[in-house]
Amino acid sequence: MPRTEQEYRAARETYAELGIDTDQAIETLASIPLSIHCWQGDDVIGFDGAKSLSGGILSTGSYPGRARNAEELRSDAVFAFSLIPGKKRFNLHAMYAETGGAKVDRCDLEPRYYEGWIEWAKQQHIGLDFNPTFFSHPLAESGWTLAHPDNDIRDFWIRHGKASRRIAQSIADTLKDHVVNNLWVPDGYKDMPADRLGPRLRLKESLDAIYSEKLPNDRVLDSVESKLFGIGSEAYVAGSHEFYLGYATQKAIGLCYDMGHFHPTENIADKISSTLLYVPYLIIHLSRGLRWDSDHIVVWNDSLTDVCREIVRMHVWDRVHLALDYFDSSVNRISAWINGARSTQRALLYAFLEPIEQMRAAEEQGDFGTRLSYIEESSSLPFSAVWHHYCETENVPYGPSWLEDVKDYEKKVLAKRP
Ligand code: RNT
Ligand code: ZN
Repeated sequence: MPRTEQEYRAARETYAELGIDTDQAIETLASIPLSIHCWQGDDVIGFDGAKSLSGGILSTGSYPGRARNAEELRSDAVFAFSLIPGKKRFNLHAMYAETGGAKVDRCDLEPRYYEGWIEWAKQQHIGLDFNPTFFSHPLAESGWTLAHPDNDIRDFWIRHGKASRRIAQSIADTLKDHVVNNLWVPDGYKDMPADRLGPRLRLKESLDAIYSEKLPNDRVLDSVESKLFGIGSEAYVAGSHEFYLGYATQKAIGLCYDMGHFHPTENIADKISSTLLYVPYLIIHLSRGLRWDSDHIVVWNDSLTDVCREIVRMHVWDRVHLALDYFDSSVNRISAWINGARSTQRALLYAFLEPIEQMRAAEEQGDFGTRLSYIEESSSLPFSAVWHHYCETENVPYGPSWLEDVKDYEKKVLAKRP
């Protein structure tokens, strides 16, 4: 019997003594999709001629090998998929349209420009998600889009928002699957506004126009993403948390929590139980703010563990859609995808292996010392043996040996990109 199998059997017994079924945990984990963001692969540049990123977000670094077109981005993603366990989806932004060289403005985008992605998704047996792109465009240079004071500019972006929903619908119908269509706009002020209400009224009106179009079925999962501040919008963001919490509740659409979009001491995990009482579903943008919303690569830290614990404890993985959202151009971009995805899978597995029944029982009896002891003791249970077994059942390397594959791909493929 291979060593990992022996270790797994021993670990399974150890967990079973606490009433935890590791086989069941692995089976459930393998069915929870993780949406992998296309934009880590090309530094959020897209295919519509943008020279740099705008909207108060920034990908820093100059590591060689950035994907320059759809073919490269797709083959890099497929390679990354081969080293990530679990069920995968791919998250597109509108600016990744393939127009065959034609200049098509954001307000005129149509489903046909995403056929290459749809065909690829079919081959890969994965679902797709979508995002309208309200940045890196001449009409977004002022930092304002859906809340812009100019009617024509606002109208342009409303048309883009509507076009994106139709594209998401078409993808969903072709793939016969849901598509999360997440909306984020950068709109905000660098310094203290005189009027905080006006932009919010305009944003609300624009959103109403975008969502007024009734879609033919429930496959498109619309969601809105708030932010506390961005680069150049430090004083005020029109789409704040309260703004979108109210909006999503009123419209019964989804709310997106980006882990980098709150005060550094705020815990996203604590918000899940509250908001799921009022909105139909949540999107979590898995990110890591370092001192600010810096979009660092997700690692397995306390905030990731806490979010995964909440989802697992509440049994809400069908109502909480997990999506990576970070961008780092200073490292091998494929390693960035793999690290964030594998860490999320680790944190989820860890959450499934908690002695939660014992903790709940202790809590009910007011025995909080016992509750804390279970959290602490579970940190040294044989987790890694279960992780190894999970990776083996998913046919991906369980240890850092995936790095050799990534180095090899870097030499053979990435290094050849000038
Ligand atoms: C920006 C938001 C948004 C973007 C992506 C590219 O602060 O987090 O989700 O990161 O749409
Ligand atoms: Zn985000």
